[in-house]
Amino acid sequence: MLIVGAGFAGLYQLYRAREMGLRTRVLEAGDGVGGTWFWNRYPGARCDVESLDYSYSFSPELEQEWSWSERYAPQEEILRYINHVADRFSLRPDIQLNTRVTAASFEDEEGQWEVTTEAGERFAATYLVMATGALSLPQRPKLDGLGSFAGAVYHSAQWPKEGVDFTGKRVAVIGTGSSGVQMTPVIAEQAAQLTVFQRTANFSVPAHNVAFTPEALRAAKARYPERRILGREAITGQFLNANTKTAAEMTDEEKLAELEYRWKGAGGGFRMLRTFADQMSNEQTNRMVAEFVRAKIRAKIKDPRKAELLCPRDNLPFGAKRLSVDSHYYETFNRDNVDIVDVQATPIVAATPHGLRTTEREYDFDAVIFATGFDAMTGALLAIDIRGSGGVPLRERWKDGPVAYLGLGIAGYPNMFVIAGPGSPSVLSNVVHSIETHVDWIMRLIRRMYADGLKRVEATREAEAGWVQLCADEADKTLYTRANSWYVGANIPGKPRVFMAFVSGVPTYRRIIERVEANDYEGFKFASDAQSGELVRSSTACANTRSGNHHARRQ
Ligand code: N01
Repeated sequence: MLIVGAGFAGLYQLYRAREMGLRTRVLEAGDGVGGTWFWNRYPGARCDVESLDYSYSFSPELEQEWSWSERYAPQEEILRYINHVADRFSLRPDIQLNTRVTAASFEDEEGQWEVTTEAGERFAATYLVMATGALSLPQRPKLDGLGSFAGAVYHSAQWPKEGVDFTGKRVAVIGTGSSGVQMTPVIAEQAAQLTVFQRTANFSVPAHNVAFTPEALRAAKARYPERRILGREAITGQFLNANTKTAAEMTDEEKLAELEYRWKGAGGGFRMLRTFADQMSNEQTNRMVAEFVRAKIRAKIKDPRKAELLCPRDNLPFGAKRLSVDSHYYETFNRDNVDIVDVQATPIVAATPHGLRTTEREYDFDAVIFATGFDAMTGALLAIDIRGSGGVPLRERWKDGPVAYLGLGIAGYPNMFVIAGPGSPSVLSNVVHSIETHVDWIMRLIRRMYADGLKRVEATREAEAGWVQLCADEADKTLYTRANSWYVGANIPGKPRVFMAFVSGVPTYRRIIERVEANDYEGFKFASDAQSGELVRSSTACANTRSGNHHARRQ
């Protein structure tokens, strides 16, 4: 098995594949493990899912021996954790760093994947697992004149390892997604002047981050099994104490009390997304939540001009763009050395030798930071020239948007799996939980293939099309599709507008993939030799044989 990427997904896949006895290698572009947490080292970077949840659950010993310092661990601590995992489970000998995969093609004659790296190395593998991450291909808008800018230029996701000292500097931050929101308060404390260039005001909710006391951590660890069960059964794969009532089922006093309870933290920012059961499907309910949050934002910012700019417009449903979770973001704009520029009203036209020029004026800067996000969900996969059976390029198959069965297998791409790919809960979930779910499921499938003497598996076109349609139908029932977010590819010029995640939640998704498994992997077809692709078992055959012999039956 060849695994691309050594983040949370790649490491766990390696652990499980090796446990089964597969000869396995991980290829990783970076010079260290950690994926997202290796690259995103900008000031203030930390997880916005609670670290007790955003961590592996496969090893109770690991859960007990690792101690998180804060509710939301900072980037360097998460990176330390991932490195600890790599050492504790002796994963490093099978990880090849500094190795960027550029191409992967399924060779029909050999019935195996051939993978090529930037340095020209070639690898052959029976199974190919893409653990490339949903948010790993940084996007930086083209800016005329950037080459002439005399200052320093950074991207949040390509941050220098040695860090950057902004003391006394004039700094521009372009972008107000989670990365911009996290770095702004920290840079503001160092910089002489910080100017935030905002194109769209997004909703951010307070993290209420706290350091763990030894007692609190001990108590939390003592309840770890229970915590994991609650997480598995929660829509996002982390327990957010969701309100099961719709707004219509509550009185005005109850609604306000629920909103206040969630805003005050009660365990973390994302709980605000679960204030009412219908807030992502009922416009009126959503507007009520949005109004409540806007009032809270206004109350934090003294300057009415800044407050209005920072308040999301009412055409953006609350939570339809990925919510940010912050520590003193809005309050930072009360500082004299921090200002905000509305890029919608006065777009940035070009960089100059001294800074940036908008349609209104010129600004002088010592540093410009792009916090402009990623080509999400599909970017890292399509950056690799992946070709399936018959040489079909994935770039071609996905030209109208990603298609994948269950978000993990693609018709025409035998023995290839995507971890937390498009069409799975992935970015709408506690992704570590989603990663573990996918890897465990894939390993059960591979074990089953060994047991049945099967060498080749791939999703059927029909199952794939059905799944893509289901994902689109489910998304259309929600307000998610209303926003110009990276969920729909709107941040990348020319990217097809498709809602790319499975929206109906982690427990529903898990039950579906478990049912597929119980039904002899309906929607997948198998072959007993990897070359020919001759069908020996399909969902139809399974349906016929389910009650008795579930072994392969030639058709
Ligand atoms: O990127 P984003 P991010 N001119 O795409 C703006 C995860 N994450 O790196 O909204 C001017 O959200 C763009 O404007 P608009 C999390 O899932 C997690 O911040 O497109 N502005 C937007 O404001 C998150 O959602 C953590 O109009 C331009 C910003 O840049 C995801 O990663 C921390 C522009 C990009 O925001 C991505 O977050 C950080 C242009 N040409 C990230 N192009 C955790 O805490 C783009 N923008 C775990």
